[in-house]
Amino acid sequence: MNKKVYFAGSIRGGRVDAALYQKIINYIKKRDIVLTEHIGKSNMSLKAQTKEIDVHIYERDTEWLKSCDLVIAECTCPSHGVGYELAYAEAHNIPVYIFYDKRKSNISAMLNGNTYFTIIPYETEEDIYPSIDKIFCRDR
Ligand code: 6IA
Repeated sequence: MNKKVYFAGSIRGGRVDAALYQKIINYIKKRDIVLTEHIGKSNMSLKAQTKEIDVHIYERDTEWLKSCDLVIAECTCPSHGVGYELAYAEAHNIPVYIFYDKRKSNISAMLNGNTYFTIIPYETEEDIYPSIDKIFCRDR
């Protein structure tokens, strides 16, 4: 059955990896459902929003988190929001898979040191897709 995936990636933390998020989302979407497709959009605004808009985003995202089957996060670019989402998913017993490019960044000890999380360091983008297949037990 199709799984519901919450894909987490940096927004206000910085958009340097937005194109990669989009590729990962497209790959997951070939067979499963991504609740957070907007994370990969290149036109996503980084500007501060009104408090009301942010409350709406928080409430919608935490509802999606509670309803998903698993979280996949790309954590090369550090983000407060993604860190929060990962802890939120753990508190709700949702499986969490964290990707990061080990050539470009050092993952936080608060993620790497938490044995609840599955941490997947990679060196090239091509390494990411077989790991995703493994998570979903997909045949290539
Ligand atoms: O601290 P960050 O902004 O980098 O946090 C990124 C994470 O928080 C993502 O994984 C999202 O799930 C969530 N998030 C943060 N901002 C938004 C957002 N803003 N929309 C949806 N999810 C968000 C849209 C602003 C819009 C009015 C243009």
